[in-house]
Amino acid sequence: MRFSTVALLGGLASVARAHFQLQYPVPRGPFVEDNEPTFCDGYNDAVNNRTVFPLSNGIINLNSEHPQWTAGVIVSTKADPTSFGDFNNSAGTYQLVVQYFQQSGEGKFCFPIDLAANSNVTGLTDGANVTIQVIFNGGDGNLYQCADLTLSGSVSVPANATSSCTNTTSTPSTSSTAPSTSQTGGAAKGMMPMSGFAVGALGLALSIL
Ligand SMILES: *[C@@H]1O[C@H](CO)[C@@H](O)[C@H](O)[C@H]1NC(C)=O
Ligand SMILES: *[C@@H]1O[C@H](CO)[C@@H](O)[C@H](O)[C@H]1NC(C)=O
Ligand SMILES: *[C@@H]1O[C@H](CO)[C@@H](O)[C@H](O)[C@H]1NC(C)=O
Ligand SMILES: *[C@@H]1O[C@H](CO)[C@@H](O)[C@H](O)[C@H]1NC(C)=O
Ligand SMILES: *[C@@H]1O[C@H](CO)[C@@H](O)[C@H](O)[C@H]1NC(C)=O
Ligand SMILES: *[C@@H]1O[C@H](CO)[C@@H](O)[C@H](O)[C@H]1NC(C)=O
Ligand SMILES: [Cu+2]
Repeated sequence: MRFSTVALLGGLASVARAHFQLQYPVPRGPFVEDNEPTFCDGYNDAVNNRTVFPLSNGIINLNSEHPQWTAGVIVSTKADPTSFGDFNNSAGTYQLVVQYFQQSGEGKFCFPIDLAANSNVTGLTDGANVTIQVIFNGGDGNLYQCADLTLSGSVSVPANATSSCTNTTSTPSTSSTAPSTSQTGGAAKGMMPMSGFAVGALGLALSIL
């Protein structure tokens, strides 16, 4: 009994350590697992070597280390967004450019992002410097990675950025309820719907104890 409890808790710990890594566009800096529950994976300032990214018909490629997850994408048009509030509109809500969607499976997944289609976000134009922040939840709290971009109407996604990914099955453009994410990026707050999975597993472990 004691052994199986330890084994189960060990399994939970490894689930808690698994996260996600943005593949394309390139994030602000190398993935830092412990910082991913915080704003932009702990990279608080925009970088100068921005990815020149398609204004229309872009793709995001991420590697999921969780079997069940939810993701969405917000955008900031500030030159150097340094806080979650910098991704908000004047009404004080996130500028959501890829609606939250659910997906099963680990590995590399691609989904579309059409920034030009968001007529409700001003400043998404050819030549603009913007930052996208991917919000991901695989059951252990909200995780964040950012990429600094220069938008272009004349580039397309490079073939090697999507050569090894699976398309997501759900359509990101469908409307869904946004989670209430923590302004300070605390891991425990603002869990997305998938978090029930982890809560259930934790409840099971505690009941065995
Ligand atoms: C965009 O960012 C680059 C690199 O940080 C900078 O050199 C350029 O002047 C910026 N362009 C605009 C339009 O702000
Ligand atoms: C920018 O440079 C940093 C440091 O060399 C690197 O880690 C990052 O991948 C580069 N970003 C892009 C978009 O090339
Ligand atoms: C930004 O938007 C988020 C989510 O929509 C909200 O929780 C937060 O309070 C907003 N922050 C500011 C500074 O407006
Ligand atoms: C902006 O418009 C897009 C596309 O119609 C929509 O998906 C998104 O939810 C809207 N964002 C806000 C903040 O209303
Ligand atoms: C894709 O090709 C570009 C050059 O065209 C290169 O900078 C980049 O590192 C490549 N990405 C991968 C994932 O191989
Ligand atoms: C994945 O989706 C893109 C459009 O977003 C499409 O062009 C491509 O054919 C799809 N690939 C597969 C294998 O379905
Ligand atoms: Cu994780």
